[in-house]
Amino acid sequence: MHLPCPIPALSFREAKMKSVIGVLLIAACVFSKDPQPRSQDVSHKGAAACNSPYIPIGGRCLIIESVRKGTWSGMREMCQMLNGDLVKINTMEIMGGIVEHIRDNGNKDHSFWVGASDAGHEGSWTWTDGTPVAMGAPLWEQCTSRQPDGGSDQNCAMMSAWSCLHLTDVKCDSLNFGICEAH
Ligand SMILES: [Ca+2]
Repeated sequence: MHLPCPIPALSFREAKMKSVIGVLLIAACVFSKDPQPRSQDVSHKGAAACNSPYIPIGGRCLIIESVRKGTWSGMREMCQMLNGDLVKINTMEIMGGIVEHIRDNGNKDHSFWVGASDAGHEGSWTWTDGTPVAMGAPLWEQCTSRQPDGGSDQNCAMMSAWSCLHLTDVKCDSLNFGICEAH
């Protein structure tokens, strides 16, 4: 139920003299009766404010390095020099954001180091902050092979070009691109 909108009572002469004011008042009244949604900056909802060269992806601040390759440790050192570390993929949002960004930038044929390793604790995969890595689908490749499958010979994880960017374990000294996440 709308309350009646008070229209200013104006004589013809007053209305003529104050037509501009009247129009403005009526316009204001119309908008007050049928308010438009306040504009909201939804385009950045949930997005992090990132310091260059990090960019917001999946609600975090990431660098998807697709020019330089390195070993797992080498790419980790690069991330640390940029006040970050290799990315931790612990939500669907961050995984989906990375996959979409890589696809949209034409880099889906690249493989990227992430911050998961079982070096020194075979079979117990952890992120660089020590928290456990979720195993199985959807993070790890589970279709054409069941990753990780490299045993003590393969102790570092990458988003693999040959498995649609699902994780696979590979030798830590192989050369790949990498994904950094800001601290
Ligand atoms: Ca291993």
